[in-house]
Amino acid sequence: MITKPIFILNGPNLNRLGKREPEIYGTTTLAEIELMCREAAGDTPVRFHQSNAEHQLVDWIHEAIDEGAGILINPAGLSFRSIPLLDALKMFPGPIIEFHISNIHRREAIYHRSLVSTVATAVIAGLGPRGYPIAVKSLMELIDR
Ligand code: DHK
Repeated sequence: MITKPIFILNGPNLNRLGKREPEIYGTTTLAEIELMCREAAGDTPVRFHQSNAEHQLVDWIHEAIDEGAGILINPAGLSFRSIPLLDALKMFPGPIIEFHISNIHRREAIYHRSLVSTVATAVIAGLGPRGYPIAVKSLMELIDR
């Protein structure tokens, strides 16, 4: 039984899911993704957030450091350039799953080298929006280990 919350954090532009480049990200909205995540988490508390602001994501990671069991993060475009996000994640003592809806390694080269991957416990990329609940279940298994 996981009593501390899992933090599901989403970075810039993910608030536009549903309309944003549907050929890449599908048509599922972030609100629908949140519902799928909460269902997958069962009784485990979930803190589900999205922000276009790097500092807000850093603040949520600090909250997770103080009270979270695990982090599932789609850093979006911040994956590739954000030292502050990386530095915050380095402080987190629990498991971290980096998640991308698309397979970033099959896209333009700018998406191929994620800084977050250097600190993540695991990386899931390319499963589409329905990968989120799979990632939640995987995170819970990592926490139970
Ligand atoms: C989402 C983004 O916004 C992009 O910047 C990443 C990621 C890919 C995704 O597939 O969820 O490169």
